[in-house]
Order: sequence, then C-alpha cells, then structure tokens
Amino acid sequence: MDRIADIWGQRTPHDRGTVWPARVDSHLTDGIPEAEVDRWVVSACLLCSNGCGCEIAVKDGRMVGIRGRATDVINHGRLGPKGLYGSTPFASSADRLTRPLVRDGGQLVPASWESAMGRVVEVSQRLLREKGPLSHGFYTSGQLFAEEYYTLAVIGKAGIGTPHMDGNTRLCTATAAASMKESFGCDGQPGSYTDIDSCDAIFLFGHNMPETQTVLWARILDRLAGGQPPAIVCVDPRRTQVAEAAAASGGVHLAPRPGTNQALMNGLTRELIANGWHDAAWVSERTVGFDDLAATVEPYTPEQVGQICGIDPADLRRAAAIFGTSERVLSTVLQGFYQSHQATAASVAVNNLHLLRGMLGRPGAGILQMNGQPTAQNNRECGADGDLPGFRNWDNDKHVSELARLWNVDPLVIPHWAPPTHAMQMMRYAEQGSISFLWISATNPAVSMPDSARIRRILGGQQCFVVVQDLFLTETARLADVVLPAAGWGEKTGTFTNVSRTVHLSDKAVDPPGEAKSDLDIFLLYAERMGFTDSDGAPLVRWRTPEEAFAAWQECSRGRPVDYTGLSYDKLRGPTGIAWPCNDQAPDGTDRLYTDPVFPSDTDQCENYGHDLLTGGTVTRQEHLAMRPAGRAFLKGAPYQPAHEPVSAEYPLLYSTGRTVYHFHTRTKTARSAALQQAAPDAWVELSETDAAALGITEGDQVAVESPRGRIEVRARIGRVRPGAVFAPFHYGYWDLDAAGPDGGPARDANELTMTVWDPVSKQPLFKTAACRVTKIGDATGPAPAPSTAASAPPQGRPAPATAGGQPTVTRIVTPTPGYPNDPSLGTDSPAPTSTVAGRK
Ligand SMILES: Nc1nc2c(c(=O)[nH]1)N[C@H]1C(S)=C(S)[C@@H](COP(=O)(O)OP(=O)(O)OC[C@H]3O[C@@H](n4cnc5c(=O)[nH]c(N)nc54)[C@H](O)[C@@H]3O)O[C@H]1N2
Ligand SMILES: Nc1nc2c(c(=O)[nH]1)N[C@H]1C(S)=C(S)[C@@H](COP(=O)(O)OP(=O)(O)OC[C@H]3O[C@@H](n4cnc5c(=O)[nH]c(N)nc54)[C@H](O)[C@@H]3O)O[C@H]1N2
Ligand code: SF4
Ligand SMILES: [Mo]
Repeated sequence: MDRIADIWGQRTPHDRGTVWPARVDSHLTDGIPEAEVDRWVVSACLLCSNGCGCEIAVKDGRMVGIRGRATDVINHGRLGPKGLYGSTPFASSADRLTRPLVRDGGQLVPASWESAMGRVVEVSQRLLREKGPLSHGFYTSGQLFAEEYYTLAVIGKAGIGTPHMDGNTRLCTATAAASMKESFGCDGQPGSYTDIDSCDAIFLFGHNMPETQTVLWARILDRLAGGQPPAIVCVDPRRTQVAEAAAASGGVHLAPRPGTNQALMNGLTRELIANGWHDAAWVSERTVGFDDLAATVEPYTPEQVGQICGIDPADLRRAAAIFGTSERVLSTVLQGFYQSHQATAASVAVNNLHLLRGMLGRPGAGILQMNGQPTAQNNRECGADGDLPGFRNWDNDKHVSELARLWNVDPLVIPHWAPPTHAMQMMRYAEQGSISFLWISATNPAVSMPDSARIRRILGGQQCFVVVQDLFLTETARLADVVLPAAGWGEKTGTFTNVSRTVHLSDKAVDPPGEAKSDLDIFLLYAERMGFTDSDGAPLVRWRTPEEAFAAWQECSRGRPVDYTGLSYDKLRGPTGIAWPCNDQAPDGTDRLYTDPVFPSDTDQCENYGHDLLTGGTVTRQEHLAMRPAGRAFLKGAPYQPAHEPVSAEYPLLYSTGRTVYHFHTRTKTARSAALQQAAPDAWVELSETDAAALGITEGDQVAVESPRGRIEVRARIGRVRPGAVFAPFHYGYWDLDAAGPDGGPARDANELTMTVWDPVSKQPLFKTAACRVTKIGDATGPAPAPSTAASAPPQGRPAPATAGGQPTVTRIVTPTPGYPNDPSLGTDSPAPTSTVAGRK
C-alpha cells in the first residue's frame, strides 16, 4: 500500500459495542525484507499524542523501519503515514548534530562536552551569584520523556529555584489542562479511546483528527463502516474530512467564523437547558454552579448565535438535539478551540455539556480534551511546564511541603509565591534581559512561536545567553550561544503518556550519532557540574539511569490522581501500554476516570483553585473553601467577547493556521523523509472560492499574505475554508532554505503574521485568530503545493492533483493472541477490568 495516497489504510468495520479489530501496519526502508531485521525493539510512535504502540526494526545497528503492535490497546497494530514514513529517517540524516557547538567570534564552532558544558555552568553560576535564580529560564518541550521532564523540574525548582520554566506545551495543550482543572479540579483525561467503540455520537470541536491523529480517525471510520454507526458533529471553519463524515453520518457541520467558539458553545448549552435535556438530579448532586451558568447562556438564542458565528440557527439546534438525545456522546477538543479566542472558556463549555447530562465515566460517554504532542501529558504531570510535579498546587502549602520532604530541601527554595511564568512572559523577560540565561530543549520557537520575527530578535540578541539542545541545527539553534547535540527517539530509553493516560516505554534501539547524549544525561551532567545538593549536603539529583529516574517520579506521583506507583519498566514491556492511575488499588491501570463519579475538586486535593473564565482573575483558597466542592465538579460559564484583532478595511480576512497530515510541526523529522516531504513540499494558503474570485486569485497563484506584523509569500489553494477566512500551514521555516527567510528571499512561516496574545486562564497563545489581507503577486505555474488527500484539497467537484508516492507498506489483518486486552473474546476493550466498574448507566 502507498500510505501517502491512502492515509487511513484498509477498513476493518466494527459494530457498536464490539472490539476494534487488529490490523498490523509495517514499513521497512529500502525494501528490506522482514526476515533480515536483526531485532524489534518495543516503543510507541513519537509523532503525535495518539501514542501508537510499535516496535522499531534494527538492522546492522541502524533503525530501518517500524511496525505496529497488534496487542496494544491504543492502535491495535495500526500506524499512520507519519509513523510509518517519518519515524526513523531522521536518525541517520547526514546533518545530525554530533558535537556540541559554542559561539566564538560570532560563529558557532565545534567544541568538546567539557568546554561547552563548562561554558553553560560558568554563565549559570555567575548569574546565580550576581542576579539570583530569577535570571534563569527553561523552555522545554512536549517531546522528551517523563524521566527527563522530572529531572529538569527538580533541577529548576529545587536546584535553582526559578519559577521561569515552561514547555511548548503552553502553545499546545495548556488549555486542555486548564479546562480540566477548572471543571474537575485537576488535570487528567476523563475519557478513553474505547469510548469510540460504543458511543452514538462524536463531537469534534476544532479538531482535524483525520490529519492529526490519523489512527484514531481510522477507529472512527471503522465505526462508521460498521453496524449502528455514530453521528458525527464537526465544529471547524473548514470543510475537513470530519465535516464530510458529519454530512454522511446524518450529523452536522458547524463552520463558525474563527474566533467565535464561545458564542457557539453558549448557544449549545442554552439549547440543552431550554429543552430540558440536562439531568437535573445528577447536576444538583454532582456539580456546583448550575444557576450561574444557566443565566450566563440565556441570551444566546440560536438566532443570536447564528448572527455572531455566521451559521444557520437550524444547524445549531440540530447539533444540540444530537448532544441532548443520544445515549452516549464522546467529545474531542483540540487546537481550533485551544488556540482560538476564549480558549479555556470554550473548552470548559464542552466539559459543561457533558456534566449537564452526566455524560462521563461510563463506556461511550467520554471527554477527550486532546493533547497534540506525544509527551505533552508528561510535561504537565512532571512539572517542567511550570506546574508543580504530580498535579500539585503551587498555592497550597501542604503540596509544597510534600515536595520539599521528598527532595529533602527547604520549602522556601521551591518557587511558590506566584503562579509559574508562562512561555510568552518568559520571552518578554528574555527580551528585557531580566532572564539572561535561557535553556531551550526540544523545541524550535524561532518558527513555532507567534510573531516569529520578534522571537528571532529576542533569541539572537546580546541581552540573553541562549542554550539550545536539539537533534539538528534548527532555526533556533542557529541563534544560540551554546548548542548541545541530543539523542532522539530510539536512541535513548524512557516513558511517555498519550491522550488517554496510557503510558508506554520506549527502549533504546541504537546508539546516538557521534557525541550526542540523551537529554537525561545532559541534564544530569549539568546538575553534577553545578553541584546541586539537598539540605544534608547530599546530591539533589540522586538517579543516574532512566529506570532510576522513573522510580523517583513514581514516588512523587504516589497518592496523587496521577499515580504511577503500580507501573514498572518490565510491566510496560508487556503486550500493551497501561493507563494511569496504576497502583495497588488498580494494578492493571484505569481505562476511564470518574466512574464513581467523585472529582478531585476538594480544596486540599485540587491542582488549583480556579479562575474567572472571562478575565483570568484567580479564585482564592477562601473562596474555594466557601464553595464546599466535596468531590463535585464545577459548571463555569463566560459571555462571548469579540477576538482581539477584528477585520478592517485594510485587513479584511480572518487568518488562521494549523497542520497538514504529512508534516510534524517545523518538519525537523518529516522533511527528512522523502515520501512525506514530497507529499507537501512547500507552504501555501487556503482561500474560499468566494474570496478568491473577489480578489482575482486562481489556483496556484503567488500571493502575499500580510498582517500588521508581517508578510509571507506563498501559493494560493482555492480550498475548503469558509468565506471570510483563510488558513495557512505553520510547518515551513527556513532551515532548508539558506537563501530565503528574514535574511534572503520571501518568508513563508505562518507565524510571521500571528500575534502576541494569549488566553487569560491557560495563557496559551492564539494562533487561530488575527486579521490579514491577501494580494496576488504572480501567476500560477501549476497547482499549489498543497496535498489533495485531506482538508487542503480543492473544493468538491474541482480537479485535484494526486498526492501519492509513499514507498510500499505492508498491512495484515490479524487476530491477537487470546487473553490480550484487545482480544475480541473479552467483549470489551479495556486494559483494566478491575477498575472500569460500569458505574451509572
Ligand atoms: N500531521 C500532523 N499531526 C499532528 C501534528 C502535526 O504537526 N502534524 N501535531 C500534533 C500536535 S502537537 C497538535 S497540538 C495536534 C493539533 O491537531 P489539530 O487541532 O487537529 O490541528 P490544527 O490544524 O492545528 O487545527 C485544527 C482545526 O482548527 C480549525 N480552526 C481554526 N480556527 C478555528 C476556530 O476559531 N474555531 C474552530 N472551531 N476551529 C478552528 C482549523 O480549520 C483546523 O482544521 O496535532 C498533532 N498531530
Ligand atoms: N501558527 C501556528 N504556530 C503553532 C501552532 C499552530 O497551530 N499554528 N501550533 C503550536 C503547537 S500546538 C505546537 S506543539 C508547537 C510545536 O512547535 P515546536 O516545538 O517548535 O515543533 P518541533 O518542530 O516539533 O520542534 C521540536 C524540536 O525538538 C527536536 N527534537 C526532537 N526530539 C528530540 C529529543 O529527543 N531531544 C531533543 N533535545 N530535541 C529533540 C526536533 O529536532 C525539533 O527541532 O507549535 C506551535 N506553533
Ligand atoms: S497516529 Fe500519531 S502516534 Fe499513531 S502512527 Fe500516526 S503520528 Fe504516530
Ligand atoms: Mo501541539
């Protein structure tokens, strides 16, 4: 099979309430036959948050391919195009970083570890002496392993004592975490992928799952092809494959103007209440805040919402009826909400819909506040995103003392006098030079942060010493003072956790190139050279290996909702990943949370006390106590407000950005796979037919897209975005175009145009709302370089250039060995029969 052309692969239909059949996808590079593979090494795919269980093929000390694990609860053997074609080629790429680099006379020159780390430690110690801990900032990732985040968190919080630590998870799933903290008291995914197997309706809120979690979408496609298929409801301003499935399944496509989600959500909530579809008894027993929510949404009649969002009121009514009357509804939420205006309020509104109907904690009734990056969840758990490890509350002295005891340090060392500094604020401090030491690991902010020209100025300036730890000399690494070469996936061991709390182990398969070291070893080296100690003068960081780091993290998680104590590396080498909490009470893990349903909302248990969703104002401990949560969930609302940058005569179009199926972020891995790179070789912008006609633009024309912050020049795709809006992929920086970019030819990075604004609660920057104009600057020489297989395809009925060219992959439909968690004979697909009590019907 060519899995570039056939993104989701062969259908294996399954009926409502049955187990998703297994299908094993594999791909070996250069046509190597399976018999010639030396070893298969247990792992999970690291190219999105789906976390597909897999094995890495090793031959002659090289990673040469990948195959899915039939017995894994997440993917039942399947892999998507990125996993198949994009997982391994990066490793043997000729331009891997193999030695540290230091800046000398303006140039980055190779150096030994001794001298590179020596320089980092020298600057770090000097600044600690002269300016104290607040001079230090750490900006990390959603792509390292749990062991690495936990080590970094301990170094930052107990070694240095700085609150300036965050991850690119701020750009990614800070709102997922925030929405769960606001509604349930704590981060932790309520639902499970198994909910797909038994639901009657699936709502996808701002989530282009067919391109961004292709294997999860295959699970939905298989339900749609089986008996009693679910209705699909799509909330997205583009006609994505989700929207097409909505039309085909008797569901609805709501295409709101970008930036108006909150009005739409208020309309859905009002309809639910007005029609009496909520479960009044459950709501009064299990939640706090109904009356305020009902009053907040009252003005949002379908007609009013239709006006604000530019949708048909009848469609809103129909979507609400599907939510209100289906027996089991599953919702997923992602960047169309998290990166759009009023992000936390709109995502909390999805939780509200479920709470109003008591629609969680039982099979098919689930919420998936999605993640994007493969290990975003671990960063949130381990606290390298600024939060305290183990979902502890920085504002609760009891939680801080627990950590101080665990680490044997003075509680006063652990920063907890104010909320942790979020990434955008850290960049501001670095701009001003108050942060004068910034350590960036496994992220490429010169391309991926909003208003990227400003970010490049900050990182390239003299006011801040910048360390970058990466696999490649990225756009960001080029601006650094010291570059540290890291080992990547398959070259180191560690664990990570997917959207549905499922933990996988990824074993080391091959050695990293040259002198590259694992991120864990780099952090440990820094800790050792800095001489961090605990209160008794013993080394603060006492672990040396990934497994020892995992054990330390397990101890930290003990007794918290995110309990890892029942896991071990050996257990994780077994047939499948395992979902937390996993402990003495739930030794096989937990498929679904809140089956009882008791929420971690009590004042001394919760991860924070909550916020006003409109302003971001914090709820105090006293106010929280006064609400007497007693294990109940919170219903919280907010009125709709227009987005920050309205359209104008000068900038008449709404600008939004996002992804294509074939690339991962700034393409450091996927552009090094020939199949993926050829499928989407260059940037483009999608325009509606209406706007294109008005602007005199035809398919493939060269256009300038401009906002008050910048300009890009790309090809126009006459596409499937709603009139009045445009969509640009953000994957295309400059690393492979030395002559282009800010110093040379025209820019093409979507973030030249995005703005420095963030959600008041989650502090997630908004990549999906800004104003822009589009002008034709050159004639087409052919169609735009946009894939025609997914949402960037031309409108229906228009000719579509074929996107194809993947090397052959192999697919086998298999029956897993009896007894495995996804053995059809077990009837349900649950890794944790002991802890998935059916709960309330
Ligand atoms: N192929 C691929 N897969 C990936 C990734 C990748 O880079 N490439 N990255 C991973 C990561 S880190 C993430 S975070 C996820 C992201 O996954 P998604 O959130 O699914 O991807 P996006 O394309 O960012 O945005 C989703 C949709 O939001 C819509 N949208 C834009 N503005 C609005 C709005 O105001 N309201 C609504 N309702 N919708 C809007 C867009 O039209 C788009 O289709 O994907 C993960 N998977
Ligand atoms: N306009 C716009 N901008 C966006 C978004 C959007 O939708 N629109 N989405 C945002 C989102 S959701 C995300 S997640 C971010 C992603 O943005 P980035 O985090 O910048 O994306 P990546 O390109 O994945 O960068 C990861 C880097 O880590 C390196 N790396 C990979 N593995 C390892 C490892 O094991 N160790 C080390 N040290 N390095 C490693 C890679 O080479 C790469 O340079 O972009 C955000 N920016
Ligand atoms: S769905 Fe995500 S985790 Fe699974 S193979 Fe594709 S990129 Fe990898
Ligand atoms: Mo993300």
